[in-house]
Amino acid sequence: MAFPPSSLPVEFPCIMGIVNVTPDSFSDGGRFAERDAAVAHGLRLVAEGAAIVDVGGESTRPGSEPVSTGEELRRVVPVIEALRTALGERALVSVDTSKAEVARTALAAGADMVNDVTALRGDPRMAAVVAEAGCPVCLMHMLGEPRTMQDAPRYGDVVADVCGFLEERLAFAVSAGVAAEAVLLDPGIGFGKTLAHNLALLAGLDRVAALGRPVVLGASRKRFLGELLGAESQERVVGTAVTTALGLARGAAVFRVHDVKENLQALAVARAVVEAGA
Ligand code: HH2
Repeated sequence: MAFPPSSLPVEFPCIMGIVNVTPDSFSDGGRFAERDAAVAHGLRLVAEGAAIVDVGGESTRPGSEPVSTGEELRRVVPVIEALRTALGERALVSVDTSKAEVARTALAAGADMVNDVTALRGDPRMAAVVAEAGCPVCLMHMLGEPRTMQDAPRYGDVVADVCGFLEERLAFAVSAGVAAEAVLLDPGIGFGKTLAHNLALLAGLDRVAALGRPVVLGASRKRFLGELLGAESQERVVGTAVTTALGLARGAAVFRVHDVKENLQALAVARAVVEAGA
C-alpha cells in the first residue's frame, strides 16, 4: 500500500493508542495513582502493538468544559516523562493538546508529536511551537468548539467542506514554517457532525487522503457508533474495527483507537484484501 512520505518515523498503517489522563480531585495520592494508571495503560497499548500513544489531559467530548493550562500540564507531563523513559525507541509519544504551553513542555519532556484538535487555531502560539520543534503535527477538523459543536452542525457538502478546511490549515501550517511532510490530517469524526456527516466522511475518506498527507482516523467507540448499534461505549469495539477496515481501504494511515489488538486484527485483514486486489 502506498502512503504519502512523512517525517513521522512509523510504518503506515499504524495504530495510535489512546491514553486519557482523567481528572482526580481527591488528593495528591490520587494524582500519583492516576499517573501510574495512565502510564501502565500506555505501556499495555504498546505491548499490544500500538506504534504511537496519544496522551491527553483535556476531554474534548461533546459538551465538555476546557481545563486550565496548569491543570493540563499537571495531568500530562508526568505521564509523558514516564512513558518516554519506559518506552525508549519502542513507540512514539503524542500529546493531544491545543495549548502551545502544554505542547512545548510535553515536547521537552519527551513527546515526539503534537495532536491538535483545533488544527493550530486554538492558540496563536501553537504553530510557532511546532515549527521550532520541527515535530510532526496532526491537524484535525472541528466545527465550533467541544462545548457547543453538536448543536445542529450544518455543512454544504461535508466532505468538500472538511477537505477545504484541511487544505487551508495545511497551507497555514506551512506558511508558519512547519514542513508539509510533518503534517497529518484528520477529518475529526464526531467533532461538530451528525451521524449522516460522520458516515459521509467515512465513505469519502479517499478524498481526504487525496490531499496528499497521511490521514488519521479517530472513530473509536464514538457516539455515532452508539447511534447505529444502540450500544454503550465498551460495546462499540467491533463497530470501531469495521471503521478501521473501511478506513484503510480508503487510504487512512493512522488509527486512533482505545482497543489496539482488535483494530490491529482489522488492519491485517483489510490490508490482505486490499493488497490482493492491487
Ligand atoms: N478524538 C478525540 C480526541 N482527540 N484527536 C484526533 N486527531 N482525532 C480524533 O478523532 C480525536 C482526537 C475524542 O476521543 P476520546 O479520546 O475518546 O475522548 P476524549 O476527548 O475524552 O479524550
